[in-house]
Amino acid sequence: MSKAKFYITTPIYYPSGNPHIGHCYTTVACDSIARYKRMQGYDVMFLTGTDEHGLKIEQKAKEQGITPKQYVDEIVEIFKKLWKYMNVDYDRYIRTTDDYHVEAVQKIFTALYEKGYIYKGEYSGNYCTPCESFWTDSQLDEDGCCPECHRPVKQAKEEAYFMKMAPFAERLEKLLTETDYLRPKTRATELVNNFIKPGLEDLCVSRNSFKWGIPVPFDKDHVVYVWVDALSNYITALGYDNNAYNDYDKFWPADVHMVAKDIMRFHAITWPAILMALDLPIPKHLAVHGWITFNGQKMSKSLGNVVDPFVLGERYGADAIRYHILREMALGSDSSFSNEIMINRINTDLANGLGNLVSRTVAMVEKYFGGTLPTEREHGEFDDELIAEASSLRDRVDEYVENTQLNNALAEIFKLVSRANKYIDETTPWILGKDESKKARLASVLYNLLDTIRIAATLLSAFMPTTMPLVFEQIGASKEIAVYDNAGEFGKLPLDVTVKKGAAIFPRIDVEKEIDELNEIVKKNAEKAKAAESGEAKSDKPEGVALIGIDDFAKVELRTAKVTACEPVKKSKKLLKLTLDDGSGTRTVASGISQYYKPEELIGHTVIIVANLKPAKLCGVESQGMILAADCADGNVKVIFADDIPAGSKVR
Ligand code: ME8
Repeated sequence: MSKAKFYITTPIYYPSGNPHIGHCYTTVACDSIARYKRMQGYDVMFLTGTDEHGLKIEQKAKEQGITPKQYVDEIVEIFKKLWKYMNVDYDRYIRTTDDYHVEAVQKIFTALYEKGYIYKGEYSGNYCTPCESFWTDSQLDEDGCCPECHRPVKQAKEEAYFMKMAPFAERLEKLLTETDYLRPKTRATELVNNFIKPGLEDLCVSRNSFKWGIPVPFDKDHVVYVWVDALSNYITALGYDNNAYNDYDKFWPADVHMVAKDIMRFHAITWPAILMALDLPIPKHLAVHGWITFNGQKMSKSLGNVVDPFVLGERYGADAIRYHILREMALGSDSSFSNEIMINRINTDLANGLGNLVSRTVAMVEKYFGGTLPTEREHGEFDDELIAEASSLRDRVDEYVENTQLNNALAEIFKLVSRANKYIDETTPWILGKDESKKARLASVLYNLLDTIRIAATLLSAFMPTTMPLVFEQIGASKEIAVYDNAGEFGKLPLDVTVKKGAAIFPRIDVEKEIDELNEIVKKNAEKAKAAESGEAKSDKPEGVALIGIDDFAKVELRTAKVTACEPVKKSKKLLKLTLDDGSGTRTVASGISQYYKPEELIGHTVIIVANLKPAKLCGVESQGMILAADCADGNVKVIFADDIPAGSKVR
C-alpha cells in the first residue's frame, strides 16, 4: 500500500536582505511538522524557497550596481546556509527565477486570460512602492498611508491586466467561515468584513513600470504581478504546467501552508481565488502565526533589532534556538523575543529540565549499577502515574502537531519532563541506593526514568533533531528502539539497558554575562542601522559579500580565446559546448548560455576566459575554464566579446 502523503510549505521569502529570526520561525515550524510527519510514516514534501522578482529587488540591485539576479544569488546562498545551519531538512527549494517556474507562471497567466478571468484595463489609485500594492481609499490606514507598511502612498496610473474577483466572492466567504481552511478561524471575520463584504476589488495582476519580473507572454511590456508569480510556486514546484517535476497529482492539494499574519490576505483570498479560477483544489489548511517582535517592537532592519540567527546559533546551538522560538509562539498571536526570555527559557527547560533529567538518571545508573541495569524489578508508588503520562504523551502531541500548535506540543512534552524530575524527588533513588535490599526497586525507578526520557526524546527529535540523537546514545536507546512507533508504549528499552555518560546536552548559560554581550551586539547593530540610514554606510557591500585583495585577483588567469566551434550539450537545456583557440592550443568550455545565444552567434568571436579554473565535468562535457558574460539588468545575459584582441592575450 502506498504511504499517505503530506505536503507543507513555508512562504517563499524575499531575498532582499539577510534572513532573521522571524524567517526562522516559519521554516523551523514547518521543518518540525515535516519531520514529525515523516516519523509517523507519511510521504512528505516540504517546500521552501525564495521570491526573487519585483520592484524592490530591482531597486536594491541597482543601488549596488549589480544585476537583480546577482543580487538575489548572493542572498539566496545565505538563506540556504541558514537552513543548513538550523538543520532544516526541506525536500525542495524553489527560486522564482528558476526556468521551469517562469514557464509555468506564463502558462497559468495565459490560462486565466483565455478563461476570461483576466482582462486589460487601466489602474489609477494609491500605490505603495515598497509593498508593490495598489490600495483603495477605504483600505488606507487612518493617516492615509499603506495599510500594510504604513508608509505614504502615491497616486499612480498604469495600463494593467486585472483579474476578476467577484465570481469567487461567495465561495471565498464560505471557505473562510464554513471550512477548516483558515487557522485560527477567528481571523475569518476581519477578512470577510474588510475585503469580501465591501465587494471584492478586481486584482491588478501585471505591472509595466519595471522589468524585473516574469514577462506576460502575450504582452511583453508587462510583467506578471509578483504575488501571482509567488503564490504559483506552491504548484509549479510540484511540476504543475512544467516538466521539471512530476509530483502535482501526488501532493496537491497542500496539507498546510504556513505564513505570518502580514501575508494572510494573499493566502486567504488571492491564492484560493486563483486556484478556483484554474479549477484546482484548495489546500486543506492555512496556518497563520503572529510576528516575533523584539522587546515589543516589530523586527526591522532600520530599528537595528533584527536578531541574527547565526549569532544565536553559534552561542547556544541551533536546537536551543529552534526550541525557544517554537515554544514561545502561540498560533495567532505575536511572540515577544528578548535575549533574557530566551536565555532563561534555555536554562529552565533545556539545561535544568531535560538536560538535568538525562544526566542525573544516567549518572545514577552508572553509580549504582555500573552502567547496566539488572533485570529484577519492583513496582512502587508513583510508577503508574508516570507510566500513564508517558505512554499517553504521543496521542496528545499528535493532536497538537495536527492542529499546528507546536508550542502546546512542546509544553506537553516538557510537562512529562517535569513530571519525571518530580518522580526522582518522590522516589528518592539516592536513599534506595544505600540499601542493598532495595536494588530491584531502584532498578525500576531508573528504568522508568530512562524509558520516559526515550518517549519524550523520540517525540522531541522532530523539533530538536541535532541533540536528541545524543540523548538516545546516553540512555542506551538504539535507532530501532527510538522510533515514533514505539513512542506510544512504555517499556520498549531492554530491561538490562546500558547507558553511556556523555557531555551535558544543554550546558547552563551564565545569564548576566550573556545578556551583557548580546545587548552589546544589539546596540552595535542599532548604531550600524542608524549610520546606514544617514548615508554613512552607503558604500557597504551587501552582507555576506567579502572584499578581496589584489593578491586574490592575481590568482585568476584571464585570457582571450577565439570560438572555433560551438554546439548544444545534448543532456542539458542550458549548456553550450564551445571549442576555443586560446593562443597555445585548443580547449573545451561548457557555458550555461544556450537560452541567450545560438551556437552560430558565437563562432568566430573572441571571448574572455578564466584560464586557470579547475576542470569540471558538466553534463558529460569536461569544461576547461569558463567564459565571462554579463548578467544585464533586464535579465538578459551577454557574453563579453573582445574581437579585436588576438587570441591568447592576457587580460588584467
Ligand atoms: O512576504 N515574525 O516574503 P518575506 C515571524 N515573498 N515571522 C516572520 C517575521 C517575524 N518578525 N518576519 C518574517 C513575503 N516572517 C513573500 C511571500 S509567499 C507566496 C510570498 C516570516 O520575506 C513569515 O512567515 O517578507 C512571513 O509570512 C514571511 O516571513 C514573509 O517573508
